[in-house]
Amino acid sequence: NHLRHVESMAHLPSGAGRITRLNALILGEALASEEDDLVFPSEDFSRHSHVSSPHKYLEMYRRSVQDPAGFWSDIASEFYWREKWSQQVYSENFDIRKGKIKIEWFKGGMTNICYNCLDRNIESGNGDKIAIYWEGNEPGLDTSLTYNQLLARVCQLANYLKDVGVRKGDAVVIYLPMLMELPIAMLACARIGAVHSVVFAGFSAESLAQRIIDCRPKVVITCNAVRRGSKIIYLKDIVDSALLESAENGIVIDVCLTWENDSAMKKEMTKWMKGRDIWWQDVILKYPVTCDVEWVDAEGPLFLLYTSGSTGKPKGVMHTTGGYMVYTASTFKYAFDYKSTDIYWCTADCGWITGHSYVTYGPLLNGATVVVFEGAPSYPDVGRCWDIVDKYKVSIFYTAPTLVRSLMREGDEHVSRYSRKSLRVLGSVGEPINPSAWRWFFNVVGDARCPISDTWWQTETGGFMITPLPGAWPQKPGSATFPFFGVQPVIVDEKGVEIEGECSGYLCVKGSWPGAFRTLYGDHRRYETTYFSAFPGYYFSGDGCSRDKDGYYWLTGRVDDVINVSGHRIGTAEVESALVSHPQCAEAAVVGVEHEVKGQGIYAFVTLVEGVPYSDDLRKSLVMAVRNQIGAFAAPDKIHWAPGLPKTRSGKIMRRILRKIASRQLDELGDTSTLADPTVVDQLIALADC
Ligand code: 6R9
Repeated sequence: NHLRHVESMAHLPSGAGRITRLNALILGEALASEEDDLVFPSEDFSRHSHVSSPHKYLEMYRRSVQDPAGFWSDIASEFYWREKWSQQVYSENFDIRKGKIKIEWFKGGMTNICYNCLDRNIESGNGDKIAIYWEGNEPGLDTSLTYNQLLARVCQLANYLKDVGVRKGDAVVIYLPMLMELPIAMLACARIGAVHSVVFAGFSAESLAQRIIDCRPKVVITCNAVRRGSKIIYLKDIVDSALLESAENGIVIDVCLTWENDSAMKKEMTKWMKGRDIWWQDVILKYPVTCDVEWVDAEGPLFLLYTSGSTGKPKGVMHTTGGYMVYTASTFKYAFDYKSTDIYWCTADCGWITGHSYVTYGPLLNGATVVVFEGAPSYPDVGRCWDIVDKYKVSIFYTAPTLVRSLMREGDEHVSRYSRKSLRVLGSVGEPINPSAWRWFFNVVGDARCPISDTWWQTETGGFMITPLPGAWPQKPGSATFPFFGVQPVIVDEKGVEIEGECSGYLCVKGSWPGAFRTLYGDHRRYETTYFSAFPGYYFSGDGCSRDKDGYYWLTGRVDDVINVSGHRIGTAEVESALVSHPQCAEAAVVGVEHEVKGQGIYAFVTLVEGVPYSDDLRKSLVMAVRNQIGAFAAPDKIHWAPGLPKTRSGKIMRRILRKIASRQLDELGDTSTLADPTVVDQLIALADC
């Protein structure tokens, strides 16, 4: 069955025929697609890459799905395990019809991911290698840590956390910008078996409080303020109000460890709650630079990361230790063709999954040198990224399409005045990359020399699922190409029936992979209903997808009520609930619209409380309500005043019509006769630009 799937993956004749076909592609011979669509790696690149041909990929892929136990055990054996895993390697129930959904990998094994990131690499002689280059917001403000130094700093914090009572299994909330202290804090938690929950430092006090209330941490770690571009953000104030709100809800935090980020704000200026608030710099240096490792079960929790869904409150995605470790390490190695001489920079923030798997764990597990950048990519000017690339000789650069598009608008001269000759591999994540942005990234940034790994994956998947392996096969701009080892994507129709060959539908995954999330914190039912019930027998990703005649996968965006703004997942329900919390807003309906730079923008229809007039001030305060409840990144781009919303006779809002109005596709409104009051549509159109 697995084998059949491998064959159908590329929708090419089975067995040798298929391999020959892919080889033919590499050689530029007869092609099914327009030759223009294919971008080939150079022969030299392929020759030196980990996976140098479709043939080699197929061999490895085949083994990974026919013998997952053997395939993943071999990779897992490269890491240190205090106790080896049991014979079985993995067990899963992926089918809701057969009972509870359950995924386990390397059960019985005991390990520690911090040990594998740091101590193991130091023992193999890399103690003096740079682990982190840190580049501050202001050019010229920088520092670095070797693996030895990083370990020492992690141990000091780990010792402190133990001292204030953090034990294996306890949660720690981290609300920090991209300081080195952020990965340090994550690793310190992992070292002592504590479960970190990083909250992106762009989230508002309310969102932070919501997460604190949900996971009840022993300690909250933050800093007083941060500079981003020319702005200063006072994080400690936000934490203060979040802690106030959580205390009102019965969750009292005893320790708020605060880094003094003195380039942004001095200690003396920071509001302080004696007893609860502790300056990091005051206490940590007193602790020893070594700290025993807490060995944890492979299935022991590593972290929680909250993410938006189509309904209700954010979901606490739970990842465990062993499988996540093996999966992030191997995906990093293969998808970026990582070599020990590479300098790697990922522009993502550790507040998102990309920063967990591919700023912190994946690269450090491989002993890589990672650039961590505090600032904004357009500060002090739009050449900053390439300045950083040249400064550190970055060879692998991983970013989001939204950044590519925003820099593309500024013109090529801001790129071409930098050398960039250190670049070898480029990467893209967060949303589909449109072919024109892909080509610009490839031709202008990478001088037509560097393959682009367009990696499709999710908070839930832990690591890459569909991704190019640079050097292995030709790319098509805008396609994430083929599945990673062990991943069996399937495309299903509305009825959940698997469709073969060239098709489009809903993207699901058959069978587990080591990096899969194991549950939603405190709500296993929601885990099962959200991801495993729509199409029984499969994991449902929430994404639409098509597969072309050559078997390449093309992601087409979310099919649920999740909007992807600059690669950030935002639930329409969350924005709606923030809007209706405004005393003058009666009802809200939020849809995504195409946005030139952000991918999608947020478009909100609002009806007001009877008698309230619409005004520009009211519009501003509605936007403010969303900023305050979620964060600035979720602020609607457009508020559309709606005296009434198009509803069916049973009262359901017809979002299909709202989407068309929002994107001004007025001749595609479709049938509006089933609406309770069809005249609201004309009213809405008339008010579109007011
Ligand atoms: C890693 C990350 C997941 C959603 C996912 C999809 C979109 C991510 C993509 C992509 C097309 C890619 N997405 N990478 N779509 N091509 N290369 O972004 O995780 O924040 O959980 O978002 O992002 O829609 O479902 P997360």
